[in-house]
Amino acid sequence: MTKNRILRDALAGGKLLTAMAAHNPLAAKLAEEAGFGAVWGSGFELSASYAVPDANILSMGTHLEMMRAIASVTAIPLIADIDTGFGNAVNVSYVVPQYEAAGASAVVIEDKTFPKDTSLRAGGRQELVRIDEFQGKVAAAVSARHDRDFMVIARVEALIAGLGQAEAQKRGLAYQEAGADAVLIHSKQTTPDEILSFIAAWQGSIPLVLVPTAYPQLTEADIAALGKVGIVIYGNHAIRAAVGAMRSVFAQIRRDGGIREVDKTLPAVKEIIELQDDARMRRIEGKFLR
Ligand code: SPV
Ligand code: MG
Repeated sequence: MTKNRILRDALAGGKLLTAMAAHNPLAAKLAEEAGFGAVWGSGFELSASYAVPDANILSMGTHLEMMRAIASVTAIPLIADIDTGFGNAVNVSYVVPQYEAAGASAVVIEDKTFPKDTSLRAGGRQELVRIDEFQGKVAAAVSARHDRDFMVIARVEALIAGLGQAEAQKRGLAYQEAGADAVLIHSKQTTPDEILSFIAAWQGSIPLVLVPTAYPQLTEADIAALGKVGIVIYGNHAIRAAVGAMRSVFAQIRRDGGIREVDKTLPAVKEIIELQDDARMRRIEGKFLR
């Protein structure tokens, strides 16, 4: 079964699929190893890993090549975050096949203007494009995919932009009408109330996707019980884990004046070599190196 089909079946199966963010192939492999159902090819994480804002500062090529590298070392589906689609509907038509060819099984496109600003920052620039313009972008994405199982997820930023529930519902339904396979509804409220209101009012027939970063109280069991949500994305927990771990280890080395103490607390070099799939290279060596 293809990764695209695995993702589509998972969504059709009605069981909540969990996607963990990754900013590089190693993080994606760790997400797979931990049992997540999919990888989230997060723009926020990749931007952070380059130490630049998540505001279309990185080029599409940089993100695309990271998606290709992630897909090449993981067996679970990859959901690629293509921000606003890197331009208008014409750009989207050219972008989507490239992500599909790179091994992604879905793209998420958001209805903000290009260049976007990151959603969770207080006071960010959150301007949305017209509904019909974004319908054109969704339709362009749907029409550009080669495999019907490749999914186009439309992301509604109306709540992030402070435009209210009615606007968010209107946009979600309009994007469904344009052919989206799912609607990602994002919120930066620190309680789940806003998202729960949206879900309760949702009359669409396609599943919803949540990114509960700002309202972490909502567990997978809570989300599954709501019934209308197909995917939960953990949007930035790989980069935050990495930052926390590096800060703490680096500080300890400076404090201790060496690595003697910290060494015992770290994964052994052997573990990293295993994650590099060294075993595969040894097999190739054994077979072909003369
Ligand atoms: C990302 O991870 O890049 C996302 C989710 O788009 S968020 O940062 O919450 O907007
Ligand atoms: Mg993003």
